[in-house]
Amino acid sequence: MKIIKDKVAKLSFVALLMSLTAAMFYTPTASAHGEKSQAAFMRMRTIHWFDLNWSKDTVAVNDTMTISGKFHVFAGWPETVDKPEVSFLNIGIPGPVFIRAGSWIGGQLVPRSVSLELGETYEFKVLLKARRPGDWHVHTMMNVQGGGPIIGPGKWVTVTGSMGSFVNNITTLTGETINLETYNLSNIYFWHAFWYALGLAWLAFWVKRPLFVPRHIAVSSGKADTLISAADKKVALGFAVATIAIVAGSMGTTNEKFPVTTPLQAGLLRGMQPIQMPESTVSVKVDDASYRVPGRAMQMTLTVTNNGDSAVRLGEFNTAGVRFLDPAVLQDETAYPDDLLAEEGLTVSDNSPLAPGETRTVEITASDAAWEVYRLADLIYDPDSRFAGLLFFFDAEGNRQMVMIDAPLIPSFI
Ligand SMILES: [Cu+2]
Repeated sequence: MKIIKDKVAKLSFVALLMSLTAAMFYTPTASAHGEKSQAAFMRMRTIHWFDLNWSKDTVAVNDTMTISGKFHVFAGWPETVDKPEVSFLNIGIPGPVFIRAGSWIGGQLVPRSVSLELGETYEFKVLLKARRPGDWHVHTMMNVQGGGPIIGPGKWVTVTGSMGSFVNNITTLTGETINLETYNLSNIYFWHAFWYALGLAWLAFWVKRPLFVPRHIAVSSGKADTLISAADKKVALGFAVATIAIVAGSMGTTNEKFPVTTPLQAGLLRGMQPIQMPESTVSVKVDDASYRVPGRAMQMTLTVTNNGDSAVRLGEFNTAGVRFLDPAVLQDETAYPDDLLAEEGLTVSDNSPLAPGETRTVEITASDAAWEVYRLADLIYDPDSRFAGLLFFFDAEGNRQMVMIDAPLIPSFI
């Protein structure tokens, strides 16, 4: 009976161990990378990305694609997030599946951080070269010092081919062409292994001596000196001399082999050129805005005045990269990501052309599952439940005007 009990106990232990090990190695494929967990106010009240274009849906390893568009730096930037004085235009991807071959803001190359002005709109372009095959969610992103990475809309891009064929050739300032992907790789492996081995040898030398308890007894009884022999001191000195000699020697040969080196360039670029958006002749006042939780819809009462000389209609409301369109005014022709596009998500109580000089109060509903799917509705649980977004008005010729809105959002649970 006892034997059986023991066996059962052993088996259960093995089973437990196996499940623990399995749990440790279980890594489900990440289908996203945190864009939905970023606080809604961060996505709605900082950088507004629009007119985005991912040049390709499928790209082969070594081929390039571009992501271009515009972003508006919201003037009512939240107090809790540092201002975008040191910002870096980036791309949100799961690791180095692409390399960034270049990025531009307002036509200027921006390999470094830039200073952005609140309330301005900038044009950008990022050139990517595909490196690792797979389906990747490719986001625009702005890294803001003190604010973290601010993620923009993402689109799935498929990279085909094999990573083994990826090359990243560059020509150095001394005229040599090298492949950064494999450059000096054996040297890197060698030095990592070498220092690791040296460290292990050092540890092994000391580990064979009496360990913790005998050492503790020796130290506490005042006999610490007896623990280290004259031979130990010689070996330790040997290690020290050898380490210094190897560092000095290898540094000497490296300097000889590469006489010209320049440090990695860092620093802040100021004076980015914003684009001049056409002066908006439509003025909008948000009288009231509420979010209806059961209907996954946001309702706004807007008083719109047309001070221009052509009649306009509201075509789009864009917040956190989610685009709500009134299909009667605007259809998307840019292959914008489906999950961020509510093609019929915008309803306006009266969207007949607003004549020049006319003022009208309209009820607007922006409804789509994206409110919940993208966790934008979480905004209503913030201590400062405010939203911000872009409204796009169009005249009969298709001329567009952008109006920024910003107001408190009051939730309704019924
Ligand atoms: Cu993503």
